[in-house]
Amino acid sequence: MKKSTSGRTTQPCRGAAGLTALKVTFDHAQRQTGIPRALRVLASANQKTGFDCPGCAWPDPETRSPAEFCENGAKAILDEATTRKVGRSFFAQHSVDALKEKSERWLNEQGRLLEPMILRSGSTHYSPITYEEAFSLIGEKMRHWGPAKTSFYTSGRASNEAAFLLSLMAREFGTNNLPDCSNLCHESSGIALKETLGIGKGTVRLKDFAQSDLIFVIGQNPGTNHPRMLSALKEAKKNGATIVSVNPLIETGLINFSHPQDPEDLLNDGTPLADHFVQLNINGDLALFRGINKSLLKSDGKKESAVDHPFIKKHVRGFDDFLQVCKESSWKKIVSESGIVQEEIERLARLIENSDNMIACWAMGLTQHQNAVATIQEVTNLLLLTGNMGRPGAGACPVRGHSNVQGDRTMGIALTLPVEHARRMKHEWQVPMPKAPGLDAVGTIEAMAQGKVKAFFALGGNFLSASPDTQFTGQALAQCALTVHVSTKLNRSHLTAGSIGIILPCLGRTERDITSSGEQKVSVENSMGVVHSSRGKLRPAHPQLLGEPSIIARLALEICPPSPHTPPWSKWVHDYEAIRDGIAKVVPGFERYNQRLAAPGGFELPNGPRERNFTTEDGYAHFIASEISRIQLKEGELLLMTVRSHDQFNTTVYSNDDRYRGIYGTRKVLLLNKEDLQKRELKSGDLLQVTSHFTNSQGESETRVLQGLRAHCYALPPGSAMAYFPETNPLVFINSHAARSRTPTSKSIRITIKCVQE
Ligand SMILES: Nc1nc2c(c(=O)[nH]1)N[C@H]1C(S)=C(S)[C@@H](COP(=O)(O)OP(=O)(O)OC[C@H]3O[C@@H](n4cnc5c(=O)[nH]c(N)nc54)[C@H](O)[C@@H]3O)O[C@H]1N2
Ligand SMILES: Nc1nc2c(c(=O)[nH]1)N[C@H]1C(S)=C(S)[C@@H](COP(=O)(O)OP(=O)(O)OC[C@H]3O[C@@H](n4cnc5c(=O)[nH]c(N)nc54)[C@H](O)[C@@H]3O)O[C@H]1N2
Ligand SMILES: [Mo]
Repeated sequence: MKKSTSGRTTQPCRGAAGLTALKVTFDHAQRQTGIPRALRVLASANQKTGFDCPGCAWPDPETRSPAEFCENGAKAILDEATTRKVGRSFFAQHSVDALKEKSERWLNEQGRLLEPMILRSGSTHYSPITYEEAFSLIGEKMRHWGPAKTSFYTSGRASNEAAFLLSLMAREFGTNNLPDCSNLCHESSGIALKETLGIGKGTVRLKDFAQSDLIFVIGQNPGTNHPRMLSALKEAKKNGATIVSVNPLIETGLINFSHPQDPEDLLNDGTPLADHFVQLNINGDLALFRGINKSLLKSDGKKESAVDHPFIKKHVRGFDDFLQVCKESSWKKIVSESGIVQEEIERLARLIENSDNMIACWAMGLTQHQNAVATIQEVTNLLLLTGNMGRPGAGACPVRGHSNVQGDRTMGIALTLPVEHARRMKHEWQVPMPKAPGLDAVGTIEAMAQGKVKAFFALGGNFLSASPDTQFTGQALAQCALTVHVSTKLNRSHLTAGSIGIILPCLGRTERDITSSGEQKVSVENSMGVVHSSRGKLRPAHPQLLGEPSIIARLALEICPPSPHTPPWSKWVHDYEAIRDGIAKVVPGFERYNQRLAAPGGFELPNGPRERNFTTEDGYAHFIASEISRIQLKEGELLLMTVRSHDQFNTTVYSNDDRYRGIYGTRKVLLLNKEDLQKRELKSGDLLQVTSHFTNSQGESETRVLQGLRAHCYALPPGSAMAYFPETNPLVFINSHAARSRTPTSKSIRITIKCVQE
């Protein structure tokens, strides 16, 4: 074990989960809730009559284990179920300026928010306000600034009911300004897939994993971010599947997995997972997958060929153009941009030729680059070329982040509503659908900075810390007249308020939501399009806390002018079943919502491409091929990706350890490979100044600077660097985002580094 000036490091782990996962869960339980409460709450996590884990969006198996959660799900649950509380005395004691000095981790650790608080212009401290007063003040300010100057952000934990109400309220108020965390996350996947397949979602079902014989895990770290996916990979492996990890890092979770509830695994040192680790350059995926496709096309017509002409002929358009683009893509470029030699790329193509059913999974390693949409389309091209679409054991699997981020989109948290959804909404309640295009997350920040958005409302999340260019975003938020956050826990966004800042605390997933109509449930959609109910079990952190749907319905009563056709907001404040009746009328696929939700495990939404029914305008899937591109580095620059540690959920940091990568007690590290350190005469532990470089919309160079990271030697491809989000968000320039999806390029940051003398 090596000790640097701050924190300590070991070799990365060679296996995920196991008994250590149980111990870590136990430690968290002791710290957050005590063991009896932890057992009570964890027992109903992901059960058919219980609540949906507020962690990731990975689906639940048909047959549930009595402990249907993972180490990191347990952290998310216990973090919410904590018995620590942040009441009015806390805010009286700590000024906002004093709180700004604290770390994100410290803020979260203080506990659950209990009552609405307000920070008035000129005040140094938040003070209590009632929900009634808060709604009336928010209503007054929003009406004053009007819909065009108001923006409503959603983080992906919001239930279908809350999201539906927010979308309807925004539209009735008169705006499409509905940015969401998806703008920062899988937006690139949604755009890429909508064009190629006709639906912005994946096509794979959980059971497909057991039937697949080749699984690519691309730009995703499931051991940390979707640990229950390791069980699906393990099952696939047991059935003989080959697993390929495409990632600049060798992530521990894909080396070996020991299921903590499987005695056989524990005795046998687990199950090895990935058979191949393709350690490509950061942002080299478009080149890599172009190379694979080129190689597959080279065998076209031969016996071993995997090119599925009957499928292509019947279902896909654009083959000739695609063939041409592949021909024109030179191996030289493919190899130099991907960082993978031709023989290895050809080997991957042969693996595909030898497989019957292939699944491609991906996450942020693909979505957060300038060429993200083109890259995801190249992966889809591969699936279409080989007919790995719309049949068992095969397909596209973008693995979603937040537990209900996909459901929120389905419910209408989008800048434009699908035509039929909009038509029904208008028909049902005479909503005068706003014409002006909505602002996304980056657009909202820019509009705030220009004084064009004055009122900001966030349904969950931590907009300041999750967004790019932290300092710029902070200044933008501070220019608002009103910022409102519906939150369960304290975070940095609360500390950078507009002239008036309001915190509206709410119930979490783990808690019972009892209104004047009795106990309510909510519903969510997982990453594979299964919609199911979620009912909390714990007594609320405070008796007066409101559920998110009630909060939105009450706000709607303030900002939406009453009319004979107005939606039944007053009823919806306390009756969520009635909200679902509204959803059933308006959202395609949700007919008889309440009845179908009653089925144990819920129901599956329609998904055309699953049945080879491509829901594009012309009814065909499309090959869409772009020129190979990769972010270009100047002399001396490195390419930085910002990722999650094993002990955080987005901006919520549980501890400063990253067990799998062998980093303990610090998050302020910059991981570099040995040669890159040597070239710069640096060694692990050196204190660095990191400068990021961008070109702005006028073509001028811009930089951002971050102090305080320490160098750490790690096995990365040459020319790359890795650091943790959100600490590094100040380095992501606001105008650096993916073409078309506008997702910030959090995994493609050009940096230079300099050693700082201590
Ligand atoms: N415990 C826990 N669970 C979570 C979250 C969490 O913070 N904590 N967050 C949730 C959310 S919102 C999301 S979106 C998901 C995120 O899940 P992931 O996408 O797994 O999250 P990241 O940590 O961003 O990891 C991205 C992976 O991509 C790799 N990568 C980076 N750049 C490239 C590249 O150019 N090419 C390739 N091929 N790989 C690359 C990195 O090495 C890393 O392994 O997880 C969800 N689940
Ligand atoms: N540099 C960099 N930046 C990134 C990323 C990256 O990989 N690199 N990833 C991006 C991604 S994928 C995402 S999804 C975004 C995440 O962006 P967000 O979703 O905005 O951020 P979170 O950290 O998940 O939000 C945490 C806060 O949500 C609140 N919260 C938790 N549970 C609930 C609940 O049930 N209800 C309500 N109302 N509030 C709740 C708590 O107050 C908590 O502090 O960050 C993005 N930012
Ligand atoms: Mo995400």
